[in-house]
Amino acid sequence: MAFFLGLDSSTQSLSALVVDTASGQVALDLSVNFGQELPEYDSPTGFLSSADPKLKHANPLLWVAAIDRLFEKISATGFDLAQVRGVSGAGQQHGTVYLGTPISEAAPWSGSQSLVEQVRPLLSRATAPIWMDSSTSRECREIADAVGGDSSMVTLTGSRAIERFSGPQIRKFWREEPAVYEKTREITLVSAFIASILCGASVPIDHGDGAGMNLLELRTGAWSEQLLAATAPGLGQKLRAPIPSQTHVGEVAQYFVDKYGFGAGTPVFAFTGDNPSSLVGMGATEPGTAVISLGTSDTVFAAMREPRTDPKGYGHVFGNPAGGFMSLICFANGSLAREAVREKIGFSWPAVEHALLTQSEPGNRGNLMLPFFVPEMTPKVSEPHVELEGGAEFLAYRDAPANARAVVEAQALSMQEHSRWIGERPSIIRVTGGAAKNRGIRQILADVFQAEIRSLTVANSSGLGGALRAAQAVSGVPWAELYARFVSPAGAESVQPGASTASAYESLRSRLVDKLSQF
Ligand code: XUL
Repeated sequence: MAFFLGLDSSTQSLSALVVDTASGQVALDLSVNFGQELPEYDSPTGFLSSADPKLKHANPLLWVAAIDRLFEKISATGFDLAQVRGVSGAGQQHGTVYLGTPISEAAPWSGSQSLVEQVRPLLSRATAPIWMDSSTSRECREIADAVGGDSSMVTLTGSRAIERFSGPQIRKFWREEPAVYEKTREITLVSAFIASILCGASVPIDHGDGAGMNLLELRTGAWSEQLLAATAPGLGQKLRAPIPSQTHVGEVAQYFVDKYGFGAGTPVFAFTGDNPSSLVGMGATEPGTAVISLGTSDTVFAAMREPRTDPKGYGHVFGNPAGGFMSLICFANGSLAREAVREKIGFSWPAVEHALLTQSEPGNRGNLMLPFFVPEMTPKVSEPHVELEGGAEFLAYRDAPANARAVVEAQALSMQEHSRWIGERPSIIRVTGGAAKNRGIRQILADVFQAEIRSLTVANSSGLGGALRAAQAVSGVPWAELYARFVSPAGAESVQPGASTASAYESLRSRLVDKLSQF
């Protein structure tokens, strides 16, 4: 047996996946839901409420509390963590944690106190802006202007200056709280923060997640001096040099050995962003297979032959943990928008699935929705904006099947439109995330993209990516071989595009593209 642990600190939960790479079995799959299991942090969906809808911050101590809670839950199952031969993991991307005392300078974690009590005094800032924050338009402008505009930003970093990315968030913090910024000695991402807690030492940011900061130079894989200077004074001293994703970064701290039974010296490998980790967990580290992840946010991503960039500036280029690069396009109106429509029509999810498969048809008889229930990043829509075009019943949300179809078709068409810059037409798309369970949604993706849609048996692709990265780093087994142990052809449920659906979207697509181009 060869057990490897992958952790995933996402927006709403922290999860652990242990895989046995010898048998291709998942040995343990557990998570801590922040809202339900740690209600004392007042974060029902993982972040703190705020009067300003653009401001989205989380309490980093919530993530720390979840670590103790997760390992307590694992111990309660009787699973012996001493069997784990390596650990890696992932975090929601872009969120930044601010420390007055770097974790490497803190006393070793003591078993007589909780992790929260020990980490609290190390933080210089009580909250961490997360990827849902869109309050930094001014800073984006300032940073882009300082380096010669949007296209220079894209060439340098693979992305425009983006509201949710870390550099603009750091600049805003420096502008609003210069004295606290000054006292901050280390700034890190959620992924590297969780890895640092696990090792009891400061773990650097990896290339996969680091590329989502508006600070990393794609060409060199180092922080850009120009961007550090454009972002905030002295920033270079607060960031450790970025590292390749497969770097061995330390061992599980003695605290976890004593308290939860890890073997002494269990190796830890760099953590990365949840999307780069999913690229591995979805078996898509080589170009040709795209991934659609349907979660709080929807993302479309794929490994890239060469680092192409999006001339419109919506798409991003991140590091591929297996080497090279990956493309990523992120949509804020993912499950939030699907859920909003489901509530409006008063359907259960099984009823939505039935409606998509049997009570509505590709192209939706011309009924169209612009589903921006929350501010959108792709395309940029600052004020939530839902628009309907179609029959009277549809306009009143009384044609439930058409309304259910409209949100999913708009999302799929927008994904397709906004991923054209990648220049590849995938013949296979792997889907993951909660909504991927819905066969109706998978069928719409197949019809819109005219591609085979495959779903996988392991739901937590980011956690699986973490476990497989640890396994690859320890064993040196090639990615494809390792991955093949987890997907039997029978386990990959496939949906083919409908026979006559290619033309069904022509008119809807051109109307939607027209509307999207107005933003
Ligand atoms: C990607 C992004 C989101 C978060 C969600 O750029 O912002 O997908 O990583 O966890």
